[in-house]
Amino acid sequence: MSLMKESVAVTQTPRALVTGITGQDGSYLAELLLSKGYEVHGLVRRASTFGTERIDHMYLDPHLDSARMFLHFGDLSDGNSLSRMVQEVQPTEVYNLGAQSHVGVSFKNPIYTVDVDALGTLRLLEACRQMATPPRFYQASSSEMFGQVREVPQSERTPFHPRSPYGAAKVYSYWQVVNYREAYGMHCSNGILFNHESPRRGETFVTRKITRAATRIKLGLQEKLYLGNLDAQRDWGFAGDYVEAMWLMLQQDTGDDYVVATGEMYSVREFAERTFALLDLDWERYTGIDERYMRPAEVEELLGDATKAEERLGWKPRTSFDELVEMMVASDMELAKRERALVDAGLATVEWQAGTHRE
Ligand code: NDP
Ligand code: GDR
Repeated sequence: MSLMKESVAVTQTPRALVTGITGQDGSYLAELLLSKGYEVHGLVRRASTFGTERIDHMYLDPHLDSARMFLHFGDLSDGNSLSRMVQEVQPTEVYNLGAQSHVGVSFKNPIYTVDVDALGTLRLLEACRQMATPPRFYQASSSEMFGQVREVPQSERTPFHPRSPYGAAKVYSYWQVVNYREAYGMHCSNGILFNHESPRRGETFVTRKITRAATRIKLGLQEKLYLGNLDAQRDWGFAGDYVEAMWLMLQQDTGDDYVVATGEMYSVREFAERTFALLDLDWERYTGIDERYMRPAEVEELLGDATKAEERLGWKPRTSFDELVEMMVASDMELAKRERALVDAGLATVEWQAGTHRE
């Protein structure tokens, strides 16, 4: 498959450039933009494996007239690749979703995380500023910027106190985005998104780790699930709802900063309880604590106030917490059934500890 599109003619079709298109949010956003008639260009980084599973269903051979999604090799750590891509694509909207997005991993790889999550944003902003007509810019900011809780719930006015290299890098990016808006008059927005999950969530984030393990346990593919801090509380929404807020921010007359959240908070323990209960399993019997999943500094509770997004963007979450858990369990049960069928047919072996060694 050829990833590169050699040159792109300037047309009236809205044209989006999405970093992080292979991730959870990138895949939902690409679907949304294609459904709205956009030409979608995605940044893909080179890895030893392909890693485009989440977007393969949207991909057409770029030689076909009907192709509207195009992929370009690049990396947020490589400013030249970003400038070249921005000049080639001439996007009208840029969505910067690319990041080393795992908070726990950011303690282990802090320099890399900051290079990609902080300087990567600056590199992309600079590439956009150099265009004759700079595109509208969306930055994937995060509730992790609030970190140590100063007030509950957290809104656009709550001061930041990040508690991880990841959170600190996102605060840096947040302020660069504000500064490009103020200094250069660019249409730049920060979406301060609280946790959002889906069947496409990476398997090392706690919700997916739980739904994946519980469904595997149900089918005899795994024995136990090891977790870290069960008391942490999060405001969990559905990623499919949240990408709509991203798009809405770039359709406003001016750039601004918005909290996107459900306004409901549950603990990791409650998420596990709900998940195992849906499968008629006692969660305590199958769950253990492993210190390695504890973080050097923890964000104990996050609860968002998305009033501004509701009033200005007309955005509201559509999926409830229970619906989210059910959706993820149903999807992972299908995955586990396929795994079980392969094992039963002698085509695969059971990895009893799958998932338990991950962050
Ligand atoms: P994922 O981890 O699922 O996706 C991250 C994406 O970034 C992947 O496409 C990944 O590529 C790409 N990426 C990683 N490193 C680089 C790099 N060096 N150069 C270019 N691209 C890179 O994250 P989500 O989809 O969940 O999140 C999207 C964004 O939103 C992230 O910036 C995240 O920090 C932020 N965010 C997420 C929230 C959430 O709850 N999901 C909440 C608030 C903010 P590859 O596939 O090759 O790994
Ligand atoms: P978070 O998500 O750090 O909030 O960042 P994650 O799902 O990793 O952790 C949520 C909470 O669960 C606790 N926890 C565990 N976490 C993981 N990953 N694995 C475990 O075994 C485990 N046990 C308990 C964590 O300590 C934490 O308190 C996510 C990412 O998507 C970021 O990119 C995004 O910015 C924020 O959400 C908002």
